[in-house]
Amino acid sequence: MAPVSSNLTNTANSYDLQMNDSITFGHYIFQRLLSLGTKSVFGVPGDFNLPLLEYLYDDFQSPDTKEKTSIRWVGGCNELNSAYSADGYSRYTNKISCLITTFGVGELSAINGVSGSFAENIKVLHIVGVPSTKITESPVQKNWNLHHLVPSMDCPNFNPPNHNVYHDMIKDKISCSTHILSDITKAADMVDQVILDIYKYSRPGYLFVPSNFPDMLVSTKNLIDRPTITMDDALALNSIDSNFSLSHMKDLTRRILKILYKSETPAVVCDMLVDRYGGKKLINEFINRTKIRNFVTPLSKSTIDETNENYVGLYNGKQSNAKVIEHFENSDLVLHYGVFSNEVNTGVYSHSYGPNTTLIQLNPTYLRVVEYENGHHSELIYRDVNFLHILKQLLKDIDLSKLNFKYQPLATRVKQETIENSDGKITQASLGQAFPSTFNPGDILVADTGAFQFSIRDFVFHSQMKYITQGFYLSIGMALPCALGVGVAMQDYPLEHVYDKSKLPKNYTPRLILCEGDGAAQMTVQELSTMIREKISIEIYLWNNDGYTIERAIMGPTRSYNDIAAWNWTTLLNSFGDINGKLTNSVTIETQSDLVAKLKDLKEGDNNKCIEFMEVMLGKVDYPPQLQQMVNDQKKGAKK
Ligand SMILES: Cc1ncc(C[n+]2csc(CCOP(=O)(O)OP(=O)(O)O)c2C)c(N)n1
Ligand SMILES: [Mg+2]
Repeated sequence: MAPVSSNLTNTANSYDLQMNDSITFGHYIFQRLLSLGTKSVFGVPGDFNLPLLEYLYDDFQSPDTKEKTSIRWVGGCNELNSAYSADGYSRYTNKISCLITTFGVGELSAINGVSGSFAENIKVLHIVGVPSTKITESPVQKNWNLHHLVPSMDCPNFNPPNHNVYHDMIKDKISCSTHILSDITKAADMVDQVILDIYKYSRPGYLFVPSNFPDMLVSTKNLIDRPTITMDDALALNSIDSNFSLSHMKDLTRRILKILYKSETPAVVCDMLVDRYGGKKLINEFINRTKIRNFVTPLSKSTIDETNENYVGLYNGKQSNAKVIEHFENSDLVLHYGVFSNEVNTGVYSHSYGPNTTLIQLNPTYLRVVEYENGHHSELIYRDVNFLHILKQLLKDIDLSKLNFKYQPLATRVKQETIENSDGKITQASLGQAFPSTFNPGDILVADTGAFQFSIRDFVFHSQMKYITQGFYLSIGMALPCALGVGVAMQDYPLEHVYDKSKLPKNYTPRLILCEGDGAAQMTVQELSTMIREKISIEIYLWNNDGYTIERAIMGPTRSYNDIAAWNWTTLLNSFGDINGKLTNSVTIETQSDLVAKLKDLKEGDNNKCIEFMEVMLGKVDYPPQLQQMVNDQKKGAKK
């Protein structure tokens, strides 16, 4: 067991790193994480990571105030949930989050969560506690079948196991940077390297830490020479020769501006990677200054402030609102920032451009210019060009007087009539229409994969709302522990997602709202207990439609494979930790009028409990119109 100690010199309230030549490696890892802004870490203990977890209880140096500070451990009910929570922490803060698991049993449980982070470019550092090098390097013990290992396939009683079997499963598959630490003199450098790579690729990275390493000493040099590591540090490494890059980049910016000055109906499409690379503020500035028409994609919804007067809507190829398609296809230039091309984000690859449109795609590693002229197209790709650098340069160099836009009037925001169902019941259509009324500027909406997710696409959000959903990887149950991670992050960094406070109500504390299907919830529901333990302030809507409605829309509406067990949802929070019922409030809502009243009450701040849980009753085979349309399109496509 590791000693519980701080290796830093203590002077009253502050700790001075400079006074120490060396610190334990366990301390180094957490001090480095703190220097990135990672104040809470997620995971589950196991005997291979306990020596590392012991260092969580050290005192650390705050990167801002230099005062004594601590790190928070957020223990999950299982590693999959913790992986989802770490994902949520990073989605909200855009910082690197940390997940700690143990050898084999823990890290394998986390794989689905980390895969989702990899698929959707989330910055997670996964630290796995692995057997001590005293064992793996010993001539005798290295042949042992240690607990948590899968023995070798071939005669395991005689043949040694592969201690790196789990590392081999994930390396270069769901990790952008993977290090098995084996030499303590290089361990600190490897921590810093994996951090740089996570920023560079905006994807998870792995460190396999032998259980004897946390107690060993490493130099403080890295922490002193480089007190923090930022995404800018990582992206600057992209330039092969900075002078060349700068002039090259200025040249490209000039070319883009030349095309933009000629354009009469340009459009900006802001896609997912803009947010991941921290370009949200820049893109909104670009839109506000140029007054250019702008669109989001399903995976970037809420990146653009939708209250800007030139926001058109969510473009998703043929699966978009008809007016949005019309405006998009009338664009003679499309500036597509942070492209993430996949089935979900392109309306099943149905993006379509006008016959003479110029398409400029700006990504973290390339710039692509495609010119269409009467059906013919030419294409140029420039590598190693980062869109953030170009965007910054565009904002510096643009001459607004040269813009010459001639748009048709914008007519997408048609106010819909309120849907009243004669029996007073709630339908997906009436829910989709009523739900946005609960939001205030700055609120955070987390939604799971399921039928209701389809309605959210056409909501018009208030200023600086943040929408979090795993829209591409689509692992159900993800949103609930993800919302825990978001809630923890909001405690660590209130208002982190807000870049212009003036647009929020005065002294407003943004709310965290989670939408969860009953089927999805049954996958990861235990994490409600961690929400209670960590005092997360949250409003949870549980859509009770008696099973897997979205799957019923696709196939087998009455099949038993789409059924789930009926639960008593409103007693869950008592079982999961709110034993006296003082912290939470649970209700079942069956009518539209009760729903509307609750949405209003919560909007106005009438929630004096930590968790408000609303079980909302919906029809088993009732689908939002957007889901119905997608299914119809798919069926038509299949018949062709
Ligand atoms: C981990 C995982 N398992 C299975 C699926 C397949 N799947 C997608 S949606 C869904 C049903 C979701 O049901 P529910 O959460 O109740 O939402 P509803 O559509 O009923 O509102 C299933 C099983 C998946 N996406 N992820
Ligand atoms: Mg359901």
